[in-house]
Formats: sequence, C-alpha cells, structure tokens
Amino acid sequence: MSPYDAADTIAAISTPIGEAGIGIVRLSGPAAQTIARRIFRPHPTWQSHRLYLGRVVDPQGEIIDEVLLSFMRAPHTYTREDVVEINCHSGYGVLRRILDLALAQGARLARPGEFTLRAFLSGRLDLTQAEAVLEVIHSRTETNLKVAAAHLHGALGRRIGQVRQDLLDLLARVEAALDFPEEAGELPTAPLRAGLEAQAGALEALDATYEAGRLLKEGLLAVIAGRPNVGKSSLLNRLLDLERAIVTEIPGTTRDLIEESITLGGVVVRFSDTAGLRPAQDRVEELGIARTRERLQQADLVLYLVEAGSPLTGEDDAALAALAGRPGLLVINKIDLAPDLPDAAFPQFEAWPRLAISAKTGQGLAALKQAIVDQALGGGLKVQGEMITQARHHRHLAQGLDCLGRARELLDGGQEPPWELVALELVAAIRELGEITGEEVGEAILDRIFGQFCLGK
Ligand SMILES: Nc1nc2c(ncn2[C@@H]2O[C@H](COP(=O)(O)OP(=O)(O)OP(=O)(O)O)[C@@H](O)[C@H]2O)c(=O)[nH]1
Ligand SMILES: [Mg+2]
Repeated sequence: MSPYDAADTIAAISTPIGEAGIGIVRLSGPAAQTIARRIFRPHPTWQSHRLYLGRVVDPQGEIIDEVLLSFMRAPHTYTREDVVEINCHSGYGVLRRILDLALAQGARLARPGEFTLRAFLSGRLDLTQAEAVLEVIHSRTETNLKVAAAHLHGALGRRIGQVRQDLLDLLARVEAALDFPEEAGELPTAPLRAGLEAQAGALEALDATYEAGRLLKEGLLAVIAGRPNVGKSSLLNRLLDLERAIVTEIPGTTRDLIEESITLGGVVVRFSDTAGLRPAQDRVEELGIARTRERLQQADLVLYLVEAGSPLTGEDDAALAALAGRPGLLVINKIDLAPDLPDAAFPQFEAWPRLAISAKTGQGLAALKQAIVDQALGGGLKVQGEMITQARHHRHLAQGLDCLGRARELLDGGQEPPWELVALELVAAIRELGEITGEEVGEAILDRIFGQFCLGK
C-alpha cells in the first residue's frame, strides 16, 4: 500500500494538547461521515458546511462530551475529501476518548501533516502553498505572517509556475525544430536567447530576495561580545527590558551563553550574551569563552562592545581581526561615564558603524535597534508576496539558474548550436522549478516536508 493511500479515512487531534476552551478532532476521507454518525447523537440529515450541536457517545451509549460538529462535503474542503470536525472541550481525556472512538470505528491515525499532504495531492494546494501552511503556523511577526499568507495564497507558486510555463514554451520550440526540421525551419537563435535571458532574469530577481526572506523566516542571531565588564549583560537586559542576565562589577560574571529573542522591525532577533573575552582564569571560564567564539562564528550580526573612556586593548584587536569582513556594529557603552572612545583607538574598525550608548540610562538604545535592523537587512526589509524564504526553494532556483546559464552558453557557442544539449538544459531547469511547486517531486522529499508538520495539520 502506498503511504499516500487516499482510501483511508484519517483522524487526529488538531489542536494543541492542553486544557483549553475548545479542542478539535478532525476526520478526513471517504468514511468521515459514516464514522462520525456512529459516535454522534442525534442523527439529523447532514448538510454540507453546517454546524450541528449534539453529543459524542460511546457504543454503550455513555455520553463523552457535548460538542459542535461540522460536516463539510468534498470537494470544497481543506483536503478535497469529506471532512468532519468535532469541536469538544479541550482536555486531553476528552480529546483522546473521541479520537479513540473514531479510530475504533475505522479511521486511521493521521501522520504529521497528512491533512495538508492530502490537500497537496488532491491539487488544492501546490507545494509552495503547503509549505506556507507551516510558515503561517510558525509566524512570529506581522511581517513574517504577511509573506507567509501571500505564499499560502499562491503568489510564489504562480510566479514560479509562470516562468516554468514560459520555459516549457521555449522547449517546445526547440523540440519542434529537432523533430521536424523541414516544417519548423531554421531555429532563430536571437529570440530564444532573449527568452532565456528574460526567464533567467525573473528567477534571479526572485532568488535575490532569499537573504531577507531567510532572516524573516528564521530570525537573526545577534551576538553581543567584548571584554569582561564592558556591559554586555546590561545591554541584553536593557534590550529585553528584563533582568535576564546577572550583572555585577566583577569581570567574568557571565560564563555561559544567555539567549533571548525580541522583535525588531518585523524580524525576530535572537540576542546572545556571551562570556567576556580575555585569557581565561579557570576551566569554567575557558569553556565559556570557547562557546563565545563558536557563537560568534554563527552570528548574522556581531555587536562588539567596548567601554567609553578606555582605549581598546590587544584583546579587542585580536577579537576584531578575527571578525573582519563580517557584519557588525561597534558599540561604545557607558557614555554616561565618559564621552566616547579616543578616536585614535580604533583605526581598524572603519567598516563597522559605530554607536554610542549607555546600557545604564538607555541613551542611544533606539538608534542601536534601528542600526541592527538596517545592518542586518541592508536598509530595511522589503517585503513582497513572492519572496524566497525556504532553503529548499533557494537551492532549486540556484540549480535552475545554472541550467539556464549553460543553455545560454551553448547558444553563444558557435554557428549552429547543439540543440539537443540546449533542450536537455531546459528540461533540467524546468524540473528544478517543478520541484519547488511540486509538479515534479519525489516521495522522499514529500516525507521530509510533511514530516515537519504537527500532528493534525
Ligand atoms: N555607568 C554605567 N555602568 C554600566 C553600564 N553598563 C554596564 N555598567 C556596569 O558595568 C558593570 C559590568 O556590567 P555587565 O553587564 O555585568 O558587564 P559584562 O560585559 O556582561 O561583563 P562579564 O559578564 O563579566 O563579561 C556593572 O557594574 C554594570 O552596572 C553603563 O552604560 N553605564
Ligand atoms: Mg555578562
């Protein structure tokens, strides 16, 4: 039996497990109505897309819960199959009993993401939309949700589908010339070349949104580093508006990574407060500093803290040399004590914007937050409906672009281009785009994508 056998009727608890006002058990498949009728009283004639008040009862007639049941007849449902949703009280005992009754009456427990998988397999959603379901669920900011919602609406799938269709048209012309050289006549290279360029341009423009899209989806890791006692933990606390990390006047207070997230400019920023950089004085500190260095390697943005009034040391120089070429901000803290650093002290930091703050008084914090957003997103986040947020999409776009690049090289090569090879590159590019939208995608990939979903979605 294929794992995607739609003859099964599947059931799952679709709401989080916990005590709450309402929980939902969902059924989808050909027997959804039959199964629901066996466990629900009374028995009206069910009309599609109506809600029914009644009780779930077990085979002995014992009442399990008073519920609202909705029945939605195929094909106008999430899965395009018959769907029943039972809204009951949300306690694990109740939800579990109702699910067990449905299973006992012939439903099979749904795998994670199987409802959405069915929506995809039935053609109701393309793969970008199915992936967007997860994006919507995981959205933590308004901006993130905006893009995810546009993807769920099909904006990205349509854009990629359009390019794919145009490439299919180009391919048809090449193949006609290959198959029927007499009728098709000589293939004009120039318009083909122009067509390829236009499609490659469209894909490049899409792929260029990935950097911002990835940050939007995954958030940004900003690592606060610097020598001991410069005020790293104070800055973290100030940013969070919470006494999260221990602050003392003793250098070497923070030994481990302390991480918390906030939203800045529509992006979730994860701040990592770290152990101060200096020659370690004991084993614990040594391990802490090793973690600092490791986290610095992963940072999307470094906030390097120094103290106003005191010049940079060899420790700072070494740390900053190791971070050369990385995105970062030089943050001069404690300006309530001294005006700034002596300018001569940091000729090597020109690449990084320099900001003066006081973690103690809050001075300069708004500008710092703005600088973090600007620096990370290159002047702010340009949000659009067709934005690449998934590594998977980025990978297939890049591979598709490689194929189109090779096809263009073949066209430029000599007198008569090797048309068979051009066609092969086109086919490969079309396949890459089909992997994104799901027209050409293997079971293993589907398993991986839908395996990330929660049960009941
Ligand atoms: N006046 C003043 N004092 C500050 C400021 N920021 C931090 N301090 C003080 O500096 C000392 C060290 O602050 P921390 O935040 O613990 O410094 P840290 O960089 O986390 O230090 P380690 O964890 O040891 O690496 C504390 O006494 C703070 O109160 C500031 O902006 N102005
Ligand atoms: Mg600290």
